[in-house]
Amino acid sequence: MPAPRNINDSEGPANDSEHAVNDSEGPANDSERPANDSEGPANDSEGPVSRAEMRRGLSLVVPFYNEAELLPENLAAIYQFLQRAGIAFELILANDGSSDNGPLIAADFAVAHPGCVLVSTERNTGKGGALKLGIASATLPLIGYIDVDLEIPLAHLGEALDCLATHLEVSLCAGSKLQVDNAAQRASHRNLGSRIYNALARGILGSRVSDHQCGLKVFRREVSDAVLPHVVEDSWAFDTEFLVRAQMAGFFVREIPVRLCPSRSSRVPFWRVAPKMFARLLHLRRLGVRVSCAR
Ligand SMILES: Nc1nc2c(ncn2[C@@H]2O[C@H](COP(=O)(O)OP(=O)(O)OP(=O)(O)O)[C@@H](O)[C@H]2O)c(=O)[nH]1
Ligand SMILES: [Mg+2]
Repeated sequence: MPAPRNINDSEGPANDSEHAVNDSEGPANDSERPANDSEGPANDSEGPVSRAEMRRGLSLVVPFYNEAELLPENLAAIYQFLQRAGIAFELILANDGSSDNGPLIAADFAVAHPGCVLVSTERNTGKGGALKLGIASATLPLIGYIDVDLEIPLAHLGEALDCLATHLEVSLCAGSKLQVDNAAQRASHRNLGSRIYNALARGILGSRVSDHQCGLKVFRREVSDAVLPHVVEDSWAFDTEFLVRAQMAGFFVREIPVRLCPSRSSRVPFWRVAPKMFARLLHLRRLGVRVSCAR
């Protein structure tokens, strides 16, 4: 387990000079940064470091599994958002062993869009497996991920980036579906299940966040460098383990409220997944994954 770290370490990553993939060429947007890149937001008084870090860029991982239908439109939306965000970026499409046409669509998209790469697991591992591979492939100082169904609107990704730019003490910004009323957006059994699961995660793993399973997280590279090598979960519980291990390592986690905008009915077989998720909490506890109260 990594030792607790200085959460205010806002220096760039150790391997900054090794950023090879797109750094010299930069994605297409690099030369067409929007005006806000030089103007600076109201929070510029927080210091130039975070803004410099923002300029050095974001690796955004988008996991997908059998999503051929929504890939063309949603990848275009994500790419356009990144171009307009005024930061250097790379977009990492993490195929989780899809058996549909999705990998071909994603491969074509990557070829046609500078700064976009496709990585694939050999077989379907679960969302966590795809995220592990994607995060391990990331080369830029900020790393994030968002679900490809865009149930979490991209505006919240912008808010997470703002949060990290504004608050140097924050190492990881996580979306929370439970900090706003999303009752109308989700089936009641999923809302209730989510609340119970997160209460158990707090009780069993000592975590302090409201929502462990939101498909939006953005963090500084130092977090994944310290945490990812220890993460065992490949399934849906990856999110929980990653968040809890980040807290164990002393990183400051901040949540932002996320208003869901579902565009399709749920693909998650809730009654099959829920008991497994609770079992994973106990498994993680047995492995010693628990935030100590004594910090
Ligand atoms: N369902 C599923 N999604 C995966 C898997 N691996 C990666 N993903 C991706 O993980 C993200 C979240 O999946 P969703 O099916 O939207 O899960 P969710 O948001 O928790 O639940 P619903 O939106 O209600 O279905 C999407 O980008 C998926 O394509 C997998 O093995 N199964
Ligand atoms: Mg979803």
